[in-house]
Amino acid sequence: MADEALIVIDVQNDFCPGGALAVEDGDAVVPVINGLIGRFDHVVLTQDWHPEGHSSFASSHQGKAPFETIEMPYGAQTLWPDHCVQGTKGAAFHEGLAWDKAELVIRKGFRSAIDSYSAFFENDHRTPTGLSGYLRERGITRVTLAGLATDFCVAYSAIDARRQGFEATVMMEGCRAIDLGGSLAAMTAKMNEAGVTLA
Ligand code: VGL
Ligand code: ZN
Repeated sequence: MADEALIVIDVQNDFCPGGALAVEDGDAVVPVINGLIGRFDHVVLTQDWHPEGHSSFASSHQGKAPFETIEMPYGAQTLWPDHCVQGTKGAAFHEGLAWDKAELVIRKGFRSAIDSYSAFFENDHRTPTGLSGYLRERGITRVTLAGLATDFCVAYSAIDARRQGFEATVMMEGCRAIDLGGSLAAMTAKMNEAGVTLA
């Protein structure tokens, strides 16, 4: 298992019930993920980490509402309620998450002009977070992913993991979806196409 890492995606208060962008039943992933953390030698977390006024917030665009889509220079972007603002309680990890053992926390979405769903690349699919290099340098070839949300940050991360040459498994029991306009089915199909194992 030395060549394997668990990547825990965005288990933060704002994605849990009561949060700004709550995923239904989002906190149900916590005990499942805690069990996984216990079984892996290497654990990496991601943390959605936006500055105030981030361009993915509907509130930053006049006349736009959350869950509408706009065109950005890098392509289509879904607009969200303000969430995971740097340093806020909403951006903190769920308090039940047993993350002491994590060796790395990758923060993403910290550039105002671009969103970042994937743990590997920002939404232009070109700007790297550095995670591939980190994993490769440490001899990790296989990643297992879980967290929030299945159809956004988990799926984008899993697909990019495959593109970067890692074996990738998504533990569906440790994920919950936003499911916006059929996004769960669409992203599940894309994960299958990319060679991601759904467990
Ligand atoms: C996420 C929407 C906006 C996620 C993050 O973690 O899936 N979704 N920011
Ligand atoms: Zn976000």
